[in-house]
Amino acid sequence: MKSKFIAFFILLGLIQIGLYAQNKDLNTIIPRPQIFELKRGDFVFNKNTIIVYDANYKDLQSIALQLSDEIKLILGLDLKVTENNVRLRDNYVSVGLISNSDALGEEGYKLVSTSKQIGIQAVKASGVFYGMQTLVQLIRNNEVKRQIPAIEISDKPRFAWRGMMLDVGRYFYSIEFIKKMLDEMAVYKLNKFHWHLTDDQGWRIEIKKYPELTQKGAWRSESQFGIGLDKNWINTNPHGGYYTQEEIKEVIKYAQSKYIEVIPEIEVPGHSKAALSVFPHLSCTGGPFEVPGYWGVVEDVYCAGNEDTFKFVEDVLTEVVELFPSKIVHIGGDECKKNRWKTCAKCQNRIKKEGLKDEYELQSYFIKRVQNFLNSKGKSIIGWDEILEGGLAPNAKVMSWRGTKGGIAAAKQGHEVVMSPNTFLYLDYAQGAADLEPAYGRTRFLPIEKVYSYNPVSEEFTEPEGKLIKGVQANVWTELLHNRESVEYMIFPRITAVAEVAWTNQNLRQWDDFSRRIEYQFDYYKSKDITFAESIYYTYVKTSSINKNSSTALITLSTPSYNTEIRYTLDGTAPKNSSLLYDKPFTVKYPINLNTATFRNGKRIGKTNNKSIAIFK
Ligand code: TNX
Repeated sequence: MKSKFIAFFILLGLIQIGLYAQNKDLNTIIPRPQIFELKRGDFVFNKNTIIVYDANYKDLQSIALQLSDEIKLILGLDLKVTENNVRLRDNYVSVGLISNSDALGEEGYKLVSTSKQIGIQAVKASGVFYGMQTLVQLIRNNEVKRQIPAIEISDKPRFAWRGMMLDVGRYFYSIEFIKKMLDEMAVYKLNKFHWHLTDDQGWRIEIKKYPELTQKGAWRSESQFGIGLDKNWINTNPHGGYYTQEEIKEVIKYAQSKYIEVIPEIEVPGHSKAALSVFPHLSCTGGPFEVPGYWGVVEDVYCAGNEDTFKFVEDVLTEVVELFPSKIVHIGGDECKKNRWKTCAKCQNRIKKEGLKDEYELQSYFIKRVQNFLNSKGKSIIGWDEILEGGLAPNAKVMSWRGTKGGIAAAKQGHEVVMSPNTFLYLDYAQGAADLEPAYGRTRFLPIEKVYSYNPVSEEFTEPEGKLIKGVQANVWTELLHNRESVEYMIFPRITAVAEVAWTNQNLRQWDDFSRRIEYQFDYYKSKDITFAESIYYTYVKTSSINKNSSTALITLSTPSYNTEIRYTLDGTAPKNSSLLYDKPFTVKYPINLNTATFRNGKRIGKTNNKSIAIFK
């Protein structure tokens, strides 16, 4: 009887431990894995843990070595990396391939940890790489260092195109910085780096046939500070820079080691003034031009009636396709003004000769011609959604940026689409009230919660149309981002929301859960010297039901942060722990001086609306 009693209590204890394990805050991974199951027990790393890789596949050695580098950084353990011809007992991490598995697909992986060993398996090396990234996040985020829980993860991406674009045309960024961004893309399982290499304000890629392009076209004498500002508001420091072909090869190789494809963008027919300033005879007016130091959509574009233009573009693309292994070249196609073409004899002549209806069809002619050339080189094109105007070249992919309409239209016409709507994925847009943000100037507003809310395949699509949506991409335009800190501030942490939109199935995504996991990134960013926004702690104020007769208004406060509360004052003083606690929308009689702040555990957290917000006097 007594022994039964003891057994009963032991059992009760075990159940308790089990429950405790279930409650531990362990799913901290971004993007959230599709299937994540916590088991009992922990794997404990020590100096004797070894990493073994399947030597039949060369790529796996590099992944095993990258894993050991990360473990060294995080845990301070220098683990031995070895081929799997050793006799394994326990205390090891193994990475290997398995034959085709529908469940895992091209990029999926399985990660299983027990108290004895950790195994990562996938159909392809890229999957093993993503499994490795998941493991690294588990190690990094776990509160008990050198220990990770027993788990079973089975994971694969929702979308094949998980991209980020960096505009180096407006501001030049070094290859060291590009590599740093590639590192972080890999952490979040992004796999397409779209390199916006040419624009009005700078030509950044060495073309051997035309050295003047970078000798002159990569430099400008000044830069505008803001947008919509007086054009006189100019920083008169010269700016510029470019990548040699050798440097570009180095970046491509580096990206390959992280399973990231580099897609070059060479803009035609618009956003080409840097090239035209070097070769003004390729414009409609003949110039002369300077590389502009101001932003916006410029009038001068490549002349579409001049054969020399096509010769030039083809020469440039010939070098580009040799340099970039990617099967796709981005040819821009956006924001091409038609005014010059309207009054250009050569362009009008082309319209007549080719039987085109108008300048929109002339743009389409331009795009199709460039596409045919690239097809002849074994490449396909992708372009901004304006390439839909005037008829779209048949096998072109569309990158939809002007909201979601372009992408929907393209899918309805049977084209493959990458969704990149400015309304959800433009990381140059602001994250909070102007007085809280660094003075980067973009006034359009894109808080991280909105990024996260994006569903690329919504009800607007039929099922076959939905299948044409290849994925999503965030764009980082740099007109107003003049140093690496400001670029980072815009990217981090919003890119984590982009990554989860791209990777995790819609039914598993919840803002509450994501906002909890996001805070694990902040210490990591500090450790990597990455500047990041803490806009998640902002409080947002909405005023509605304004009644001028009674001088009243309804105030709604919100914060996207997890497990926090909002306190506020109505006299303009800074909110304290003892100030009014917000629980639901409330009516005020103005004049008031509202001041709000976010609190956790009695402490004010992050930057908040330090400035009082006066609502009507
Ligand atoms: C529109 S997106 C542009 C860019 C600007 C961006 C600023 C696109 C294809 N064109 O040239 O930099 O807006 O947000």
